[in-house]
Amino acid sequence: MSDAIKTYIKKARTVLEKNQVPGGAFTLPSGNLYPHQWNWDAGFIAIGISHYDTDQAIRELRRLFSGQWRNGMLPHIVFNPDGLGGYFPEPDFWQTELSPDAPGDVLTSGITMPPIHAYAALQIYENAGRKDRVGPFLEWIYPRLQDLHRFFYRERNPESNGLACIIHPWESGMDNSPSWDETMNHIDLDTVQLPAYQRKDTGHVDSSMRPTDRYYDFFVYLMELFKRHNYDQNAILKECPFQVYDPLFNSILCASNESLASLAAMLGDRDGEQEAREWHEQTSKAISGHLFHEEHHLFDAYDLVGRRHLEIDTVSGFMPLFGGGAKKEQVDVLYSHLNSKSFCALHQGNCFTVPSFDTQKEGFKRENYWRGPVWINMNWMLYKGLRRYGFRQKADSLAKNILELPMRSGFHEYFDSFDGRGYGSRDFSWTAALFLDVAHSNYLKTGRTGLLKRLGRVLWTRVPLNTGRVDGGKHPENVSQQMLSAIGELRDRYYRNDGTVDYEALKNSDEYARYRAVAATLRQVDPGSLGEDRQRLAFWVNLYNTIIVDGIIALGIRNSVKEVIGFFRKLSYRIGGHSFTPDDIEHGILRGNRRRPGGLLRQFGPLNSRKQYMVERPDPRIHFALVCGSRSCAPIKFYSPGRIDEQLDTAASNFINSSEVIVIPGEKRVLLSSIFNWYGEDFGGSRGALEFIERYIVDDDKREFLRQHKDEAQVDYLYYDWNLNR
Ligand code: 9WN
Repeated sequence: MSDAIKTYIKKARTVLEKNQVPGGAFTLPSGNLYPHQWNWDAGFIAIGISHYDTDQAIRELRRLFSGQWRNGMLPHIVFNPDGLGGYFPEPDFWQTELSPDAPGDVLTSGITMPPIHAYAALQIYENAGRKDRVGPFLEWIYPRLQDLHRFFYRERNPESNGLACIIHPWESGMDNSPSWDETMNHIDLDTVQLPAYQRKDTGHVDSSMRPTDRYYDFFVYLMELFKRHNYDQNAILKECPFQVYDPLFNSILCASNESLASLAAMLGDRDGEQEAREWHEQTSKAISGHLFHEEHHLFDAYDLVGRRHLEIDTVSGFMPLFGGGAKKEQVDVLYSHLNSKSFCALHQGNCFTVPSFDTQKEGFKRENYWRGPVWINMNWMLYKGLRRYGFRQKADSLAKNILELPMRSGFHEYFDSFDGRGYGSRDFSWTAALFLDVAHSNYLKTGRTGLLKRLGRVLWTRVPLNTGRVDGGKHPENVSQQMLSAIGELRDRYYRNDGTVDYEALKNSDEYARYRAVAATLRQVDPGSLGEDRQRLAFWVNLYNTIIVDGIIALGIRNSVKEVIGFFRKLSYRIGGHSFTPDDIEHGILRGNRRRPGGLLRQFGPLNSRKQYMVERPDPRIHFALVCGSRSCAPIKFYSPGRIDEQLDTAASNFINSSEVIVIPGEKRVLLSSIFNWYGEDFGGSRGALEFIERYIVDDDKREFLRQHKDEAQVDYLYYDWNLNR
């Protein structure tokens, strides 16, 4: 792991520690602006903390659930008796004692929020070093989670279709989202009588970053209605002008239903498992059936009072990716919408994904709360969702932003989508917590493969892979072409667009059997007949990539090529009477006979006849085209001699604009993939690497920084993820 990441991990933990109340019972969203415990914040915070302090993560959720109402509702705020006076609205304004369901001994608000908690509880279990320590907690929280979900299906499911409705913008978590404007505008707020109240938020944060006073009137107007009905859900639904099915809320409910089912299974509650699965099924069907808007290419919130879709382009509309509520045919359309200029496309340059509102629409505001800025929790859910649906490259770019934004600007509440500036509260807990989740999951995983497992097998001698019977009828000069087409067949069926490989399916396929038959004929090929560099490059790069895949299958590798010592040195193909290992191809042929990283000697000795096959002009871009069966290396692609130059450029650009290269101009710091360290010689040292990066990086400010400050920039190298690219 890079020291730089370690530094920020420490900073993130410090933010969370600083935001803990004295005694450590729970963590505030932020010290000044939000001096109480918030509902979904607690879920995100627990997920982040669970990577290093299971007990504290558990404490967060226990404290939150101490405020659960008798009807199962989990309030959006559980007040901190020591923090009263610093926020509006507080218990005196909520008057939840009007409800027989409110707890007598804990002060809470009277509405709820997106139920991320079953999801968080399962994460606590999964991230725990000692799982046995989590058992009692799971037994404690499980029935409470059930009560919470039952509340939604019983009291907030007015059409019995599995969609939970929200009754206040605060319940959405996206308080002043442009989606709510129309409903607000329907109410004549100038004529209604509202009690006097005083906002506290704008005392801490510039009002340009917060909701308008009119929005606050709307918030208060709804609260008054709830109080009038003593928080009776049925009565509220009869009269409330704000009743909405929100894609974000329902997607979180869906994701949590899945986790609840897993928890039920772990605890041996079959009926509970069945119940949670049915909820999941019902809600995800209803999301895809009722909320997807074909022409809008988005999931829209639905206004139950006005009975219409709210066709507003907010980040909420992509959230069915997180909860699994998007159907296959909806996903591609949704993805194109997400990966567009409106929401910051891959490699667009000068933007950070994913802003909360369409950057191209009127009303987009760079700094105003839920009307434009990038929020880390939204990106985190989409990052999980994009992975779930197989969009690895995009998921990776979101992960990169989740790390990069706080590294550039601090752990702010939200960020400018164009220049990354931080807004809102300064040291915001869920920003730190979800930063930690991404950092731990992506950069701290070496231990997971297990040292013993990794040392499990040693290849002492060369292991030839292309040993099958040679079909005598084929002409050797055609083999290269046949290899390319056999690899093409493998690529078409088993190499996914996102650069991963379906090894299981590939192994038993006819295409693989055909490929092996052609690979056997390589033994009769004269690589000297390959002609110019472009042909050599394409041939050897493709061959290298295929040997790796072939080796992973032949050796039955499960988690990482590191399981087999000597993988790159001993696997081999016989070609034209010579034996070639991946190292021979990479360091001998493609790198112009250099030493492998850590090696003492050049790959081929002075008299080695294989030197005749070397490419004439080694090209450092090969490092972004050679796969090594690992997540951190290049995604697998097929290279053709006619297009290799352009393809290598694309490979380099994809890599350099991924999370393998993080440029933080404000700190004059650059974090680079270890590839730039291992092959420093090919790039001309770290200065050469920065020049190389400058050529490909798409953001103007980063390019400008590299142009001006290459020599002062501090370069660190990132942890390399050797886990298999399955
Ligand atoms: C009202 C605490 C909460 C978040 C919400 C965010 C903001 C509160 C406020 O802060 O809302 O609930 O006072 O603005 O919109 O998502 O949970 O961090």
